[in-house]
Amino acid sequence: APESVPMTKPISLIQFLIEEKREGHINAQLSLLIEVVARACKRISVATGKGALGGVLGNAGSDNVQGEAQKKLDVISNEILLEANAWGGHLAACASEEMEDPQPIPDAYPKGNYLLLFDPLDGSSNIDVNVSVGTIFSVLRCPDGVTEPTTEDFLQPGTDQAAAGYVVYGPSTVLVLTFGHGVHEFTLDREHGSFVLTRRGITIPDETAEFAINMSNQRHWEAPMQRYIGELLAGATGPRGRDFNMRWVASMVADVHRIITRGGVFIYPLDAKITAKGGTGKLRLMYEANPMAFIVEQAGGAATTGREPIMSLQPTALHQRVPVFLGSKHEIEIATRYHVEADDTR
Ligand code: P6P
Repeated sequence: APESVPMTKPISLIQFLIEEKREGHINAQLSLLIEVVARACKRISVATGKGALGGVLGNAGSDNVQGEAQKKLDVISNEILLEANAWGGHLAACASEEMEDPQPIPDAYPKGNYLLLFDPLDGSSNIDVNVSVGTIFSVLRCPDGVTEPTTEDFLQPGTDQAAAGYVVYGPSTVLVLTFGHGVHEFTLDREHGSFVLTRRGITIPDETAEFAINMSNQRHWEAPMQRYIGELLAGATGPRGRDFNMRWVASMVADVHRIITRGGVFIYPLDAKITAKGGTGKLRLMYEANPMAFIVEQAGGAATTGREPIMSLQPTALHQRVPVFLGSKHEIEIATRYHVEADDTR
């Protein structure tokens, strides 16, 4: 008879948070904040899951602070997270891609010790074509003695994050979370409505044969970027001596989750289209790059701007954008080295 597999009782997110508190990794406030965010993401999962039947597809008819057309679900997801924080958490002032300035903690509630930043529905251009989208969040500590956090209080480097996570709304709804003590994955059990621990202590392989980039921008890339991707495309006939495969979902959460699951690199570099408009990158530092960098580094990967670690950047604006190179450590080191060498020869 086959070895009897020890039946391990499934661990819920709540039980996991109790364990983390017992280990001294988090306190009660942070635990409650994560519960509140996870509960909000369950509601977002239901809303996105309705698709056309929920009357939530298409554009909201408004633009966000970045001047980008908002999808109805962008607005709905943002409202769900704000409401959850005010109602369930009142622990954090919030900053969102969808809002110009942070939303203060409602006066009637106790002042929390955390600042919550989020992209409520990243990749939302994929909603109308039924491709996975996600929520990304980052948690910072409120500076001591600050009861009315201002935008400046949010401008902390990624190394100061207390927690980071994302929820990918795909065939299954999956929460990936780190408090700086490893990366853990929870899958939503829709029957019981709870997130169940499905992977503990996730690690990303140092090597990979898979890269994710939007190749249509190739002619606009800097020379080191042309060199790096050119070598991957040359495959076994080129200096890398092996073939590479390419993926591009155009939904950062989906691309990063693939990397968290099986390795790979995700790159959204600076390009001449962006710099011609005075831009500094495509993806937002505070609620896309930093949380994903925290998760990837905690899983043993690397995350740079192509020139320096993302999490070392001192933010200067809430919605600032940066180039993003993240994933399997060895590949990120090569791509980053090419950029640094090119800068040194300038
Ligand atoms: P492009 C989605 O709009 C997003 O912010 C990320 O989720 C995604 O990786 C990227 O932009 C896609 O950009 O230029 O390929 O549409």
